[in-house]
Amino acid sequence: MANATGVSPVEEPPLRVVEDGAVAEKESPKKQWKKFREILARHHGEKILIILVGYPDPDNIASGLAHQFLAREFDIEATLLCFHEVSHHENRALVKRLEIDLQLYDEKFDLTPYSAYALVDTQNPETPISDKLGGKTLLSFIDHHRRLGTPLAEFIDIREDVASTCAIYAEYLRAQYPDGLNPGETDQVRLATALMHGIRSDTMALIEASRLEFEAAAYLWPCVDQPLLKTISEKSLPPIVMDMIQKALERKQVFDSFVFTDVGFVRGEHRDGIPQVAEFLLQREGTDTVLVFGIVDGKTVDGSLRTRSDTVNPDAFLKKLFGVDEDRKSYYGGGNIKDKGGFQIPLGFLAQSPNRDMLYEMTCSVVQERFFKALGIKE
Ligand SMILES: [Mn+2]
Repeated sequence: MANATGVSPVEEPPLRVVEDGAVAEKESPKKQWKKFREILARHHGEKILIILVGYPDPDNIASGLAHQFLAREFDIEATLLCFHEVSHHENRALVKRLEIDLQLYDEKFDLTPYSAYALVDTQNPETPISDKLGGKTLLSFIDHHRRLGTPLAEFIDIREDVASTCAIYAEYLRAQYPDGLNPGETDQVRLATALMHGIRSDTMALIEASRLEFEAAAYLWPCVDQPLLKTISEKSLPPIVMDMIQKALERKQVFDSFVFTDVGFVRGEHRDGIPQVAEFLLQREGTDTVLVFGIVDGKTVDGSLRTRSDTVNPDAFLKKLFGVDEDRKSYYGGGNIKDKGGFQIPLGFLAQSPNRDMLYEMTCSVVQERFFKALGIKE
């Protein structure tokens, strides 16, 4: 197909018709970028926010970086805004080594200069500052997770068949810079390296990649700083996570291929350690499903489920396990259909109890009782 803009080297994949009739997925890559470009052009010279709703991770950080880079073409100044400290060691290395300017939101942050905001790598249009964003345009919503609804954004690109948001952004880059990024430009090397890391991180180093990730990788590769990629990909466990693993191992209960355990009381900043513990325990031979929880800041029970079982669907399992929070009208837990899930249960009024031992015991017995029931284990 001839391209009026004359910029796209992107090959046309076969068009896919999606069941819910969403327009975005039927569009060809060239059209997607063309549309996005028109939207960005409308915001020429403005200041925008790129909001990372969840915990900053390689896919959302690098996607935000790509958004910032593309926006610069239109004299748009974009600020990457997040709401949680970057807590994972690897992610801290990514931010530090690539000198990524990630703004952590606090009350003093002035939102007035910003006319619009973009959401990347999320299916949740709600942000912790939703009440303060009134009057600002939701410029774009770009993501690869399961579609939960259609947000009201000027530009929407949700692709469930893609394994990372970075690959979608790399596609825009391919359309905008058909000759590739420039290995002589530091910021382009950083961008390519960050995107490659984001792609690898969301796809188990490409094992779970879709076609788009491989196309993105081929495009980015000449500009990737490989020693740097190696450094930021290096896995290491912070001492606190090691300690959590030790606790989890001491307290573990094994039921056939299931491991059920907890890490006791955890500070909010170490919450990220819980899924890491679950991932570690999943390496145990003969284990295919792990559930780990902890009491975070004495206020909530936070847990993670990791599985490689053919029969366990984390989303269905956790929804069945903990049910619905009647106050919030939402499930306490959920996940994807394949390998991971999480839950968060507020302790509410009981959190005020000064007797931590009792609070801990009570929590363990309730969670355990639910878990046993779900597995059909008789105590
Ligand atoms: Mn992602």
